Amino acid sequence: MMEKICVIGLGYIGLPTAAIFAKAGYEILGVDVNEKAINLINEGKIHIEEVGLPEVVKEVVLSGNLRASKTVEEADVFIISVPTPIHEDHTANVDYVTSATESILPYIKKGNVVIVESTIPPRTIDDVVAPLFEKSGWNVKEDIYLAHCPERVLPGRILIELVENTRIVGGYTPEAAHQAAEVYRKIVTGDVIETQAVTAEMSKLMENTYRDVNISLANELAKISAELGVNTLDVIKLANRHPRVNIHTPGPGVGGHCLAVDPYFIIEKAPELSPLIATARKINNSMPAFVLDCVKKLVNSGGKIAVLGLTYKGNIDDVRESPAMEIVSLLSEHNFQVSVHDPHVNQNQVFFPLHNFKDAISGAECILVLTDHNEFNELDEKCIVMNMRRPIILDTKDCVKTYNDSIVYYNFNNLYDVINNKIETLI
Ligand code: SAJ
Repeated sequence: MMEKICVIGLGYIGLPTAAIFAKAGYEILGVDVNEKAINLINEGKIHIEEVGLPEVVKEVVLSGNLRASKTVEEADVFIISVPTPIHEDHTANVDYVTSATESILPYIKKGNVVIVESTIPPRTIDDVVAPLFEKSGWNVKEDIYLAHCPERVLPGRILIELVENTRIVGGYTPEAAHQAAEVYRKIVTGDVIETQAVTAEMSKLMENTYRDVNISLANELAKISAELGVNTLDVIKLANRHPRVNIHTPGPGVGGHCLAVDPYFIIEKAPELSPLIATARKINNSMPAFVLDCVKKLVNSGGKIAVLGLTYKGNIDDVRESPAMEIVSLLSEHNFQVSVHDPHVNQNQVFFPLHNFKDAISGAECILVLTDHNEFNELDEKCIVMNMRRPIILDTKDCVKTYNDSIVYYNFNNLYDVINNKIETLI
């Protein structure tokens, strides 16, 4: 018998998940509140960008295996894949998870598998989702197989990683973990590991927290090294020659919706017990101000700064939560003239004008590299020397590989003179 799966939330994770199950032959109903997205999907088109996804969606809509709708229907499996944004006070907003769960309640039958894929604070399955079922009369331990299976994919590789990555499936009961794991085993070639719900919740959050804390250590090292005249990047390279050391890379801050957000989901649940995680967040959040301080020591207020790169990491087009956006605002607030160039960003994504490389750097006293796009590995040196007011590069991502002697180049290896006010600024 063909199994029917209802996927709630057709975003960056939900839609590819729905498409992969549909391609494997399952009957998939995708549900979303966005009517425009639903209409597009039903025409075999998509509303998001992801490598390979348009082709798969077209194929499975044509074959009839994927349909999109605003309303839930009865199914064998429900997968909830809605966002968990963060409130102003840094606590998780699980309202979408709650309302998605409520939307499936009228269609639930005994023996259904219900999987939450959204990233959630620890204990959310036990303390928030399960009680919703109990309230409407279900005995969750007996009647339903409830589980948390966090996604862990990288944009641009979602279709590959959804299939190949190891999946952690945390059940409300061991049997729920098993039933939910069996669902993924139909499409996943990587390992599918069964555990408890709270363990799955915490392991997802700790993966990103591990990186955030390690990046904060690299950022703290960068600040200390600038003060003491130590070459940060050399230290990291050498320390990492130790077989059990992996110091991460310093930068202008940590962006994106995962590393800069997930640690707060842990802090929220145990604020007294998470000083290390909280301090790491503070250190990473302090990097835009550190970059501003460096710029202030290189260029007088009123001078022009050419910012290269706005996205939160290299070779993507995502500017949300990007430290570069914050740095652009800080520079403007401190009366610098800022001109921005980013070949991956469209003008309609930002509220300030974007420029081509030459216009951005013309008359500038400093090029400030904030993202490691491949395009920035080799900059047009002639253009820099001829058009900048003073040819200085401050490269916070260590990505500019070529520069000649007439360009002054700073990265985290040589900030001592900058930090210690040894650079003469132009009047
Ligand atoms: N960054 C540094 N130094 C480093 C590494 C990264 O400053 O050494 C910065 C980046 O520039 C960027 C931020 O950290 O601003 C985050 O970048 P990332 O590539 O580390 O992470 P994300 O947010 O794009 O994706 C992460 C991934 N998680 C892990 O690698 C543990 C991905 O697998 C997850 O699916 C995703 O979070 C998620 O959804 O949780």
